[in-house]
Amino acid sequence: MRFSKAIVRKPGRNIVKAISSANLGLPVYKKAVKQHAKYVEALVHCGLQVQVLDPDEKHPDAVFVEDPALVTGKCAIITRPGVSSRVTETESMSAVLSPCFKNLEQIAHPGTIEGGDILMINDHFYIGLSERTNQEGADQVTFILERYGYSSSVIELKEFLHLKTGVSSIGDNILLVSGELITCKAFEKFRKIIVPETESYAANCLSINGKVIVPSGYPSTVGSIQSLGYDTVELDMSEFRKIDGGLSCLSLRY
Ligand code: CIR
Repeated sequence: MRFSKAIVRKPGRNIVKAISSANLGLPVYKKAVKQHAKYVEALVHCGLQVQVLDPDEKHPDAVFVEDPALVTGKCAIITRPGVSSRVTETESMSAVLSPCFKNLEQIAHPGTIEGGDILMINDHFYIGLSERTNQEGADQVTFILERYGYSSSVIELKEFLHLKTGVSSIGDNILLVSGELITCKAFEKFRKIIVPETESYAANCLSINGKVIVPSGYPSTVGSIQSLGYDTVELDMSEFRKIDGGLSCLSLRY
């Protein structure tokens, strides 16, 4: 799918309070702001018109706009995050998306689901069941997507925070996969770039209109992508990595 727009949110000063399991120290606000500005530049370079939202000082993880919504070519779905501190991020996201999407859907209790657990490949959606996304959330999303002519399937996760922590699609039937997803049956039909354990953070990359945005510092993964003929754009993501966020988490693309 060709993308023309993206939504991002600037990091707030509260980013130091974001959820983290990375053990890499606290993110540095000013550095995060600079890295985020470069991220926006990269999206523009890929041909996107970018809507930049103001920081949300009430929600330390709100920079990760991918989680409170799923956007598709036919509808947007306001999700229901699976961690209490993020649940009300959906309120402002709903207000942002309602002028952009005629069809705006909503996940309801007891379903929980976060956008990071949903990987779109053409008209099919892979949904990760994780600590944040439960079966009920996946069922509700499946039901909604079917109404718009999309199909979906679920993948049980044991280790990754989100499905897209460990898999990205770069087009042409090619996936980057790492860790527990390397042997995932659902991905057997794809050509795979195996991301080595030492570079697992690079499994979350962003393929936009023929270019692939990758985190800097992962030479083996970048080399594999380039050897298949893709143009890559490398971005320093150090401050977002400290709070478990990758490239896809920072934007909604449609
Ligand atoms: C969280 O734990 O919710 C954030 N610190 C990281 C969210 C990353 N989002 C994503 O992978 N889509």
